[in-house]
Amino acid sequence: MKIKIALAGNPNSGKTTLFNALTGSNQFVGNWPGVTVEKKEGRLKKHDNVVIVDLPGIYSLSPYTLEEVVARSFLIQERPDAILNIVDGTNLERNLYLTTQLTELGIPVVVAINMMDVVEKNGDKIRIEALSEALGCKVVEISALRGKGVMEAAEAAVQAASAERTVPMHRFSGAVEHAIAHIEEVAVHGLPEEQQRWYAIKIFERDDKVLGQLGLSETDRAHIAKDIEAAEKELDDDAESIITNERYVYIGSIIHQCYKKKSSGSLTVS
Ligand code: BGO
Repeated sequence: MKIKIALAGNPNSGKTTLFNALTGSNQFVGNWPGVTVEKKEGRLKKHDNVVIVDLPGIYSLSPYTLEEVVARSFLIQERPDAILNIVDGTNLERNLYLTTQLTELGIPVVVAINMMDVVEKNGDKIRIEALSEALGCKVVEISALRGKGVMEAAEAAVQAASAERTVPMHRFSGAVEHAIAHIEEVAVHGLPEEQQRWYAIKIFERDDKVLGQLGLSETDRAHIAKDIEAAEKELDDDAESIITNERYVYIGSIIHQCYKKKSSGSLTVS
């Protein structure tokens, strides 16, 4: 049976370097359907049954750029067996924004912290176990440039593909979770359980593409609109900003627990 692993990460995180290290010359280049964004796939070295799909470099799973649309359509429609999320270890805070969204998809995720050669040279420390616990998925350290830990990272993703799905650890504030629970009940209970949370969060954000895809009735839309407005009123902000801000607060707390900068001498935000 073929195992499909999606390689996802921010631009400049080292994704191309990792993809080349994992697949060597076994690459096929084409275009994503209907767009001129390059699509690269390759067979994982020494694993004939594993295909790595290189997603465009993205910062988020919002529907605002062509790259984001391509990447998230692939993730939610094709549903790869696992996601290998490459994260720039020298830029954890920015990179984890995408990670928090990937872990909500109901697809097994393995996080590969890249640029560890630079992190170590700087004398900074990342508490891998604590990070793994905070994110709810396996975390490994790599240096794509040096080829260090790369096969282990891919093999961890292959393992994750046949294991339990990643369950996101993050909970939004009470008002948001209340709305999400209602949305799940009204609008997404027909979807597979592991997909419900991601869809409900996107509906809360009033994501047009998801709303269009689900084809909800007017009555359901009206119900949902009331839930969203109640949370917006309570938190005095618009739904999309609430989600973004709460993600950054969560990431801030993860950085505080898991990242230690040499110069500061104490656990701190980078
Ligand atoms: C240049 N460690 C270090 N130190 N650098 C790495 C690592 C690593 O583990 N992994 C990747 N890089 P991409 P995206 C460059 O190209 O794979 C470097 O966008 C340069 N180029 O070598 O392209 C990698 O696909 C001139 O650096 O990332 C590359 O995700 C001077 O990170 C950059 C310095 O990697 C981005 C670097 C002409």
